[in-house]
Amino acid sequence: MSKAGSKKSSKAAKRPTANGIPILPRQGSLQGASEFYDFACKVMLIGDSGVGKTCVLVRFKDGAFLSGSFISTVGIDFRNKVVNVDGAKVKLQIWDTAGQERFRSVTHAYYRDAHALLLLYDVTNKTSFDNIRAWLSEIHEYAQQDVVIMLLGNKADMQAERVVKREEGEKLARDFGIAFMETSAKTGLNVELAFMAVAKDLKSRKTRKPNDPKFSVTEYVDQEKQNQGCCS
Ligand SMILES: Nc1nc2c(ncn2[C@@H]2O[C@H](COP(=O)(O)OP(=O)(O)O)[C@@H](O)[C@H]2O)c(=O)[nH]1
Ligand SMILES: [Mg+2]
Repeated sequence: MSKAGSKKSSKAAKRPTANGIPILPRQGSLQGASEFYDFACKVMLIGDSGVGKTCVLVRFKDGAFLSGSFISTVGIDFRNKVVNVDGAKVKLQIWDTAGQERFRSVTHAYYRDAHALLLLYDVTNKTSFDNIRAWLSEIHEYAQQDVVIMLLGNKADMQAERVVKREEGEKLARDFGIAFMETSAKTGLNVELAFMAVAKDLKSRKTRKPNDPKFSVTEYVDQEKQNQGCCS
């Protein structure tokens, strides 16, 4: 789906900068975007089929909830969204792995240049939770060392059907040292927070001075969840 890289255009000289640092697109596919942005990063949604990846993406991008037959399940596709992080524009290129969910079938090349991975399970589907460990070993094998991984327990609105406790998700995330939250594409719970945490991490990596404290996605997410006064 990426626009065919129409070689270098004469506009290339006008590259954006932030704090004097030139911003270079990480990938050819990020070039040629019409929006202005300071930083760009690639975020991938992964997890078993049916956990709500497409819905989470649509909720974040369009603020809507899709149900039933409106959801296309064909191919791998992405959507761009530019968000504002402390005055900087961060472009998130969010990839949906539709139709590639079976274990080890997501093309490994997609992992390699991902800045962040949102790993979803469905709180009403125990198998999707049990498969998280397999997804994590896959990720550790193929993704970049410093990739941001966030575990999302989606469909938190379905309390009556819930079979995975929030504490179980928290424990798994703690065991693997990754950030965790429960989300709902239906109500919008924590969807924005998940993507904003990723955007903040990227911005911090690009602008951090050597003596500045390192941004911690896990701490940021925990803090924000506390500020909301609730978390699931
Ligand atoms: N109640 C509820 N249903 C959801 C939520 N997210 C997704 N769904 C439903 O779950 C099904 C699968 O969602 P989809 O986004 O296609 O999953 P994907 O295969 O991971 O992309 C659809 O029927 C959605 O409407 C959610 O947060 N709450
Ligand atoms: Mg999908």
